[in-house]
Amino acid sequence: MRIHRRPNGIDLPFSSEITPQAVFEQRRRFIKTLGLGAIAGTSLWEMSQRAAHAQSGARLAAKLNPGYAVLDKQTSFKDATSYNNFYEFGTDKSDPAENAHTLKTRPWTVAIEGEVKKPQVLDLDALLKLAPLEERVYRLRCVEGWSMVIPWIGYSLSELIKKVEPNGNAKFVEFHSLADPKQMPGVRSAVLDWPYVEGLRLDEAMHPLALLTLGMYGQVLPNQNGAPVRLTVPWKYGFKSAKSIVKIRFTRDMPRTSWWLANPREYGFYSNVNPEVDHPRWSQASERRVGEDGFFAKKRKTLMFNGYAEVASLYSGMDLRKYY
Ligand SMILES: Nc1nc2c(c(=O)[nH]1)N[C@H]1C(S)=C(S)[C@@H](COP(=O)(O)O)O[C@H]1N2
Ligand SMILES: [Mo]
Repeated sequence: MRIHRRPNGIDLPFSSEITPQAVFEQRRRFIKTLGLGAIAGTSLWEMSQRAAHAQSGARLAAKLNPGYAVLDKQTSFKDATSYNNFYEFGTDKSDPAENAHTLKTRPWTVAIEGEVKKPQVLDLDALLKLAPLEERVYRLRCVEGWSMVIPWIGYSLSELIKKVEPNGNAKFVEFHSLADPKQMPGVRSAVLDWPYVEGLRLDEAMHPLALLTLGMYGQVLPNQNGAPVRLTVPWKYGFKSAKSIVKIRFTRDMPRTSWWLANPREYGFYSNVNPEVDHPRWSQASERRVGEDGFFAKKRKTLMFNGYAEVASLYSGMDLRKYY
């Protein structure tokens, strides 16, 4: 392991080579080492913010499900947590990592409403206990042309759907993210119609690949990745995977999703990853894997359904150019 020699004499390994657990423990040691000496230069508020951060790195145990694990090299924890889209915290890739510490993830509830026989409000502990947590290594492909490979933790969204029993009218599922301007500075600007709303057809939502996600890299979700609960729909462009979900609503009609409202020609409801259907302003045939962005790094070919060919039967008979 290579070691950074820091000017203060504290050695830190290169972040791309260490596990999030190591990061977490190292951070605790670091805060301890600083001890009282830090108070002169650091406000108590800053110190308590750091402590809160350390807590947000709490471990989350889950068994790897090898049936849902791609073999691609995993994106480093550092890259996956410092290059994000989460417009509630700003539109730059670095904004979520900088700003999302103000998100309060406990207590947290998810309201389940609409066309279901058993509407209910689930808190975080109920969600954590609803089904056994699994680790699944998924590719996530952003519509902007980059992708990551992340060891997520959660269980199939279908587990939750079965529990609330959709009625005969339920054809779609809507996901609402939190939109609190006190915790989320980006919500004060009108880049999108808040709250962030995403949606799936009910049969898509029932597909076992659709993951209700509560953690990644062996720990609870970092705030910038959508804590405390998000969706990961790996065969669709990343924006379909709503973060920090507070409401799940079952509907008769196709949801009016935030990106579709912003630009229906560019961001269709389906948004399945498809190298043959270009975005109106750029090709979708290839992608850059985050972390492989050196001068010699080759772009990768984007795969149909992001490589998750098993979902194809959901769309049989559909013209995927029309239903983009
Ligand atoms: N609420 C909310 N969810 C969101 C977004 C957002 O801006 N707000 N961005 C989406 C986009 S464009 C992508 S690519 C993924 C990024 O997830 P990651 O930061 O965990 O890689 O989150 C999606 N979920
Ligand atoms: Mo994205």
